[in-house]
Amino acid sequence: MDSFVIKLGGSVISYKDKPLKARISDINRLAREISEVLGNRRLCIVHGGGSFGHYVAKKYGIHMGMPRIKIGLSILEYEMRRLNLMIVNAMINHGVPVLPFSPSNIMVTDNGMVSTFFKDSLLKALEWGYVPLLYGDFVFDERKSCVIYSGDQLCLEVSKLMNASTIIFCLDVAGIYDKDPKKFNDAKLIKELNHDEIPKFLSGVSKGDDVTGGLYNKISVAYEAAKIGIKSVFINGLAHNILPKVIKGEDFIGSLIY
Ligand code: IP8
Repeated sequence: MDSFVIKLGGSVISYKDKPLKARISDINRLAREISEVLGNRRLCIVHGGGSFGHYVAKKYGIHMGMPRIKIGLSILEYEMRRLNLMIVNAMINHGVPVLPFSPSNIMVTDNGMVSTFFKDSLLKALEWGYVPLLYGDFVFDERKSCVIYSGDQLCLEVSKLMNASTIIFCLDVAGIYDKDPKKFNDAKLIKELNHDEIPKFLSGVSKGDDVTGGLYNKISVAYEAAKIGIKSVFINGLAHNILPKVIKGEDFIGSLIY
């Protein structure tokens, strides 16, 4: 059976323009949708920072290294765990056996690349049929003191670890467009992109306001994944019942990078 890594984007689980405000009803709906298709499938869920992580990271300059105001890092971790616990709570209420893992506790990077990853307990959780639940987090870095390690990068690491077939990126738009659909009414949804086409395509994609590079970063991750045979699907996580269709292998509206 296929295994999936699901990325719940920050704009799907929080109101990006309202600091520290979670989209509770969407989190609950997504938890229900995941519970309906879980079965014996191997799933891992990763969520983004949204108006929790990105807001705090920018406020204390954590994306530029260890903050001058020390408590900023503690607040970042507190707010990310608070958001994480809202998701844990929704998943438990819908019977999804999640187990949260904090990347800052299990990983160290060197210049932004993973140098240490204590992965055994995550693998054991999967082996016992649990759904690991991770999130974009700060991570101690050998050279840069600390970095914001995006949930998107984490999806790639975890999908390699668990031999996932597909990473599903849940966004607040229907997928990848030929131009920004929030700015241009005539933007067209791109159904499929082969990884050979990505470098050219990326030159026209903006890095957005997030400290980790927004859609540009997600497409770069999908590119790296596709090169090693892992597909990526981009869908609207705010629209009902698209995620279960992808997991069940049914037709869906969205974009595929392979
Ligand atoms: O939203 C960033 O994760 P992302 C996490 O997946 C923080 O890029 C702490 C800003």
